[in-house]
Amino acid sequence: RPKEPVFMPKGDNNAVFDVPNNYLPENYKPLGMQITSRFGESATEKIPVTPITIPPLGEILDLARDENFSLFIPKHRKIAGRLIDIYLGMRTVDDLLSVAVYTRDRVNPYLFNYALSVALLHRPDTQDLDLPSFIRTFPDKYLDSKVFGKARENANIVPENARQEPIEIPKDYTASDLEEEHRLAYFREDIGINLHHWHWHLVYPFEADISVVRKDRRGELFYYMHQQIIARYNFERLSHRLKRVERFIEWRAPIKEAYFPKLDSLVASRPWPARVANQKISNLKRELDQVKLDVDELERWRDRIFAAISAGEVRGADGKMVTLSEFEGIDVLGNMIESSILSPNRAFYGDMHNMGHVFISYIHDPDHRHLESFGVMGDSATAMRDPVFYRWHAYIDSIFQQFKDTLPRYRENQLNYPGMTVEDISIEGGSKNQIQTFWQQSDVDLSRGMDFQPRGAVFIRFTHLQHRPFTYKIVVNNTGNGNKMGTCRIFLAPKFDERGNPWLFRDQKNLFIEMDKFMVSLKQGRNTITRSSSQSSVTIPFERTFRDLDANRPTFNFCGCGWPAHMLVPMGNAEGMKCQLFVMISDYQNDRVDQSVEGICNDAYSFCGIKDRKYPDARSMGYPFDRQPRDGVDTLQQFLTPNMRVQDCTITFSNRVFRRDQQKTQ
Ligand code: CUO
Repeated sequence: RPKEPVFMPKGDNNAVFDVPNNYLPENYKPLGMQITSRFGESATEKIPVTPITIPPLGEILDLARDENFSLFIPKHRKIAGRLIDIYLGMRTVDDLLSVAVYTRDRVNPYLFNYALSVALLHRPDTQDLDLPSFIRTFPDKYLDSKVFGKARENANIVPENARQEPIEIPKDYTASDLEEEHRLAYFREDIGINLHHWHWHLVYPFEADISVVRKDRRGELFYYMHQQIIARYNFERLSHRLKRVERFIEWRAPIKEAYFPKLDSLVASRPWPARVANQKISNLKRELDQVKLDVDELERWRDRIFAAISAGEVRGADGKMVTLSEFEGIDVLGNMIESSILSPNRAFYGDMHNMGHVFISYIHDPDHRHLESFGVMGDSATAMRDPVFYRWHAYIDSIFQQFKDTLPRYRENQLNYPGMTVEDISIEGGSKNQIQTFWQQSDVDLSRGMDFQPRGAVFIRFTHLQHRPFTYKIVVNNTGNGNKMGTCRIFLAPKFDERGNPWLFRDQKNLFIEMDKFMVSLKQGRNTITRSSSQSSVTIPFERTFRDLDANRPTFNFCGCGWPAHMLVPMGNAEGMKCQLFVMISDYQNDRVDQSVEGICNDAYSFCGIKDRKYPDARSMGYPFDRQPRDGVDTLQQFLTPNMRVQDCTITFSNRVFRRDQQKTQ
């Protein structure tokens, strides 16, 4: 259980809440003041909590405090929705504080954290409140469980104020090289990637009050963000000479990939269940979770979804047919397949993607006879660790691609920017057109998530992929009259397929990973654009992923959404993996969304959008690679119009480990 209140006054780590006696849980009430003073030993400030009439919690308390919590389980979602509504419904911040303090010691801790985070993110009066990074509250969802035993041991031995040596997490701890899939563990188990995924689903909940769920193009972003995860995963796989991930399409067949997470839930005091090789999903009948669903039903939903795509229309809840249009169709499908409450007809098209997570996460105990909880696929904070996540999402993506394949091809005039020629592009900052990758070790303080004394810092040291910073240099000739605005779109893809052959455009388009996207002003004549890799519209800096409460930086939860900067570039390989850098300058007149995007945390919008704003690019997400090419185009070269350019480059990996403070990194 986290020892600190999650809800903290800004910048103050030495405050405790002065909890009214009748707020204490029943078993602590007899102790009264003794409890408050115990936790307030080192506090310099007591924050008063006004007693208010607490709304009835009802079924929210059905989820015990020591159970695991999953948003994918319909019953859990429902009670999370209730709790979010209670938090959103509080009139003032003081009332919210009171009800948060009251519920914190009563409701399930994961549920409490999730619901309060969503509420703080969406209440207009809580936009400047700090939330600790999720890894600091629940480190057990991200780290080898051995860490906690060591931390406890250190806490007993090392004096409180002595700086402890960080506890090192080995780079390989979940499997050995006997398992081919283990080559991708550094990606799947990357802490920053898993934090991004948890944050994304926090920012885009699929069930809560409609005002919270309804966000501009959320269904399309569900498709695009996960499509990019699969593209990135495939890029990493090709770096290791592994074939692209196989879709999980035969639901009745054994799943050959095994996964042993080696995580222990500190809340549930249980290890997360593992999956041995070759297990099959089966009908679910788990009364406690109120999950009762047959694989047949999942298949019926699938068939209806495919029928809708081939008909080009979906049946709304009122029985009326709704066309899947060229631009908005993908948004409708995203909400329908995920599904969110914005689905046009949840009763008919079901809840396919979410329940797929549930089927897989209960594969080891589908009828609850062993009283086991769900596996990592059941939680957005942990799902990306498991190889089967990518198989499931590759399948989900193939449905979206099936729809995209039905759309009109982009004509040359929808791609070209007349008068604009990209004359040269390159990667600078080391050897020209070469990106270097290597291992880096970084430290993070986890003490907030530890519930034992003494309360010193608890640093862990983990190893992650990193790349040397680089810049793109882009030369654009504007032969038109006067200044023009453009959007610069930068993508990267492997140059060869698994057989070592050059790609056909129709396949390579799905492997392009977005690296950056930004607006440019182009004067008449020749322009040289330089842009640093650290400015990417896809990523957030390391400090934001692991943001530190002690630093006086304005942060809020939305800011935690963004691909981690250290994972911007795929690993490549020692020989230098051959890639293709693609740059396009599109006509800003067709891209623009008129709105102000001033403010904080608007820098990772490619995957996360901008808080309370429209998605800041009017084009279909993934443009220009989101559709099949026009007739006569077989290769990337044939696809190019003068405002695009391709440059061969390499990603060279060095199997050396550098500390974050060593010079090579910055
Ligand atoms: Cu992000 Cu399946 O949606 O995990």
